Amino acid sequence: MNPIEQRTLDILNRSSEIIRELPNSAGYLDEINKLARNVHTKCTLAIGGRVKAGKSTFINTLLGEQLALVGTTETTATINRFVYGKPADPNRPIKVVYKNGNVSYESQEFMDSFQGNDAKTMALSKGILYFERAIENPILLDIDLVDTPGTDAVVDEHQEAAESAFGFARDELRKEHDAQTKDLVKKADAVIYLVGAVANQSNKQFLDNFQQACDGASALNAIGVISRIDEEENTLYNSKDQAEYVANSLKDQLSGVMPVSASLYDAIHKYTTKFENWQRILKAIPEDIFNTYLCRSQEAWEGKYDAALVKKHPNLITAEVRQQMKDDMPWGVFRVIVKTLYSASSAEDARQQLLTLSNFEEVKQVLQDQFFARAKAIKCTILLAQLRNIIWQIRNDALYRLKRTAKKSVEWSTLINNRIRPYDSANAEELLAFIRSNVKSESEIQRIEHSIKGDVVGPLEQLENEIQNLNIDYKMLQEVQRYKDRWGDNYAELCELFGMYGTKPQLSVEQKMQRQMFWQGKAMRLLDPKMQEIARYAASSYGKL
Ligand SMILES: Nc1nc2c(ncn2[C@@H]2O[C@H](COP(=O)(O)OP(=O)(O)O)[C@@H](O)[C@H]2O)c(=O)[nH]1
Ligand SMILES: [Mg+2]
Repeated sequence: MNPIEQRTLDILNRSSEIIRELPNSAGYLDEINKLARNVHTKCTLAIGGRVKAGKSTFINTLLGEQLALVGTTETTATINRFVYGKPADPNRPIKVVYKNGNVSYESQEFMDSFQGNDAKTMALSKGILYFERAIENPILLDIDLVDTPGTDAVVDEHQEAAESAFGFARDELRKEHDAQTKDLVKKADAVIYLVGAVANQSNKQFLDNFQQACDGASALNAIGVISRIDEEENTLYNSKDQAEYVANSLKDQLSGVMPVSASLYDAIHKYTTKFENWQRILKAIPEDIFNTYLCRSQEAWEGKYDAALVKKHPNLITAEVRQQMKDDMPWGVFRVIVKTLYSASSAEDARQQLLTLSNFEEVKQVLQDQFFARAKAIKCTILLAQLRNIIWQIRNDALYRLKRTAKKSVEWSTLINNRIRPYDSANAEELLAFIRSNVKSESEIQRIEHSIKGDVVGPLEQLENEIQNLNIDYKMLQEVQRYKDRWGDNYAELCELFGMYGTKPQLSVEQKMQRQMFWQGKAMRLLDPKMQEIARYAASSYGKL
C-alpha cells in the first residue's frame, strides 16, 4: 500500500479503537469503518459539462480507443464507467448494471445499438443505471473514469414539434440525465469540466457556463477544459488567452483551465501519412483562392463557388477530390489542417504546429500529473476531511453529553451518600456501583479526549499538512514547467526541489543554506511577481528540507 494510504488507514483504525470506548458509538463506528473500507477503493474521476461539450470524444482520445459513444442524443446518453482490468468474456466486454439491480454482460453490438433515437432505444436505456468496461490502460491503474450524460441538453425544437408525445418522454429523460450528471460529479473525487467553445460566445457567457458546470467545486480536485476549440478560428489561435481568462476568474473553483481539440488530435494521427501529398496539392492553389474562397466555409470547400472559380483556374483541384480529403472530419478540424499545411514549410512542420494547436498532449500530461499520479493523495485528503468532520461531531455531541453526565453523577453520588446511606447502606452501595459502571468518570473522559487529540487529530493534521505541501509543490512545479525557458540553468534544480522525481535533494546544512540565500537574493532581483513567488517558495523549501 502507498504510504499516504497506510497512514490514513492507521489514523482511521486508531480512531475507531478510541471511539469504541464511548457509549452509543455504533453510528460513528459505522461511518469510520465505511471510510476505512474506502481507503482501498479507487479514486473516481468524472467528466462533467454540458451535453455535446465533447466529453465522450475527449475520453476516447484520452484512452486511445473508441470506447464511449460519441454524438449520442439525450435518449441514448448513458453513464459509462471505465475501470482497470480484463473483461471475463472478451466477446461480451460490457457490463450492464440495471436500475433494478440486475447485471448482464453484453457485446459491443449491444452497446452500438444505443445510437438510435427512437422510443424503443429510449425505453431500453431508461432501465439502465450504467455501462462498465474493464480495459488494461495504465491511466486507469489508480482511478475509475466516469463519462456522464451531461447537463442542460439544448432543446431541439424541430424534433420537439415533430413528435410531441415522444418529446415529453424525452424531456423527462433529459431532466434525469441532468440530475444524474450533477449527482455523479458531486460524488466524484475529482472532476474534469468540459465547456465547448461554441461560436461567438462572449467571455461573460463563457464564464457563466463554466461557473454553472463546476458549481461548488473545490479548486484542488477540479480542472476546466475548453473543448472543441477548432470550431472557431478566433478561439483556436487565442486559446491560451481565453483559458487564462477563465482560469483567473474561477481561481476558487478550478485548479486550472486548458484549451483542447480532441478531434484535431485524432485527425492528426489518422491522416498524418497523407499530409505530404495533401501539402503538395494544396500549395498549387493560388493564395487568394485558397484563403478567400475555398477556406471560407464547408460549403465553399465542397464546391459552392466552383462554377465561377474554375473559369479563372481551370486546373483547380476538383470539388470531388477536396471532399475526399475532408472525409468525415469536422469542418473546424479540417480547416485548420489544410490551412496549416498550406502555410507550413514541410508536412512535418505542419504536424508539429497542429499538435501544438490541439494542445492534447499538454492536457494529458497535466491530467497525468494532477489526477492519475495523485489519485491516492486526492482520495485520502477527502477521507481525512470526512474523518475530521466525524471527530468534530463526537467532540461536540457525544463527549459533551458524557461530560455533563459525569458532572451530574458526582452530584448524585453526594446525594446518595448524604441522604440514602444513613438509612439504607445496602441500596446506597448498589446505586453507587450502578453509577460507577454506567457513567464514565471525568478522568476517563479526559483520557479519551487526550487520545483523540494525540492519536487522531494530531496525526491527521500532520498528514493533511504534508499532502497540502505536496500540492503546493505540485502547483509550483507546474508553473516552473510552464515557463521552462525563464529558469535557464536553474530549471532542473527547481524540478527536483518541487518533487518532480519523487525524491527531494540530499544536501548538507551548508549547501542548503547556500541555496536558500541564493533564492532569497533571486526573489529580490526578479521583477515578475509569479517568478518572485516561485523563488521565495524555493528559498523556504530549502529551509524545510
Ligand atoms: N470540431 C470538433 N467537434 C468535436 C470535438 N469533440 C467532439 N466533437 C463533436 O461534438 C459532438 C458531441 O460530442 P460528444 O463527445 O458525443 O459530446 P458529449 O455529449 O459531451 O459526450 C460530436 O458530433 C463530436 O464529433 C472537437 O474537438 N472538435
Ligand atoms: Mg457523451
